[in-house]
Amino acid sequence: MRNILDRNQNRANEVRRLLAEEKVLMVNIISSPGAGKTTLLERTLGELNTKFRIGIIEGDITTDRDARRLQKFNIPITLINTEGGCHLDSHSISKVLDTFSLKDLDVIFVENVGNLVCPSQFDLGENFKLAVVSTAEGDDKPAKYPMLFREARAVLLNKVDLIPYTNFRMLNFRKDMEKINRNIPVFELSCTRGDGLGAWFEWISSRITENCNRE
Ligand SMILES: Nc1nc2c(ncn2[C@@H]2O[C@H](COP(=O)(O)OP(=O)(O)OP(=O)(O)O)[C@@H](O)[C@H]2O)c(=O)[nH]1
Ligand SMILES: [Mg+2]
Repeated sequence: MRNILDRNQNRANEVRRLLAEEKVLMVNIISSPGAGKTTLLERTLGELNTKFRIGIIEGDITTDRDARRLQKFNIPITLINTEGGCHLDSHSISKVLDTFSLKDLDVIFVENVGNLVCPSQFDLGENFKLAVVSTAEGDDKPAKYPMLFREARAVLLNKVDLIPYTNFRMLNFRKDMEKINRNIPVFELSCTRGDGLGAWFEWISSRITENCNRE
């Protein structure tokens, strides 16, 4: 495992160097299956597609369904099928980077394979990880799966529209997040109903602009 992670880290460093040279921000989106990564991308592309030059890497075990959902935006999308693998690694990212014209992009969003554990162990060369978690999974997920929530630059708590139908307690979730990582923003969203999306769009737009303007 140590060897695998070391090799992954070396390749991730190469990817990060290349993206930095081209001033392309890479965001690694991680959640358990079904928390809403693709829906978040649909909403985010709907808003930011005209403001930034966006590319997508879709990580999926076997189908091209998520990639197809994003096709309507007419942006470069590369699909990686892991053929059973439960996470993306930096080698797979490095192999597909030349499918993009990096000088024509501001940001690449990577949708990782749905899994709350393994993807957080593998650096892809991204600028940062985003943790997406949904209210239907229970309010205890940060406490039970802390690694992702420690590593992430922001947490997107999705499906707040479902709270009345669950036993999700915002106070419990917030208290656990405070203990695990008090320094990152937590956005409360409903990607279907639209709650909270304005604040998310503003935050991610600032990160992209900041990276474009870096010396
Ligand atoms: N009620 C509700 N449903 C949502 C919300 N966001 C997404 N969904 C639904 O949740 C289901 C899963 O959403 P996806 O966006 O496909 O989730 P995902 O994380 O991309 O799933 P995988 O790629 O399979 O890991 C879909 O039926 C969405 O319509 C939300 O904010 N509220
Ligand atoms: Mg998806």
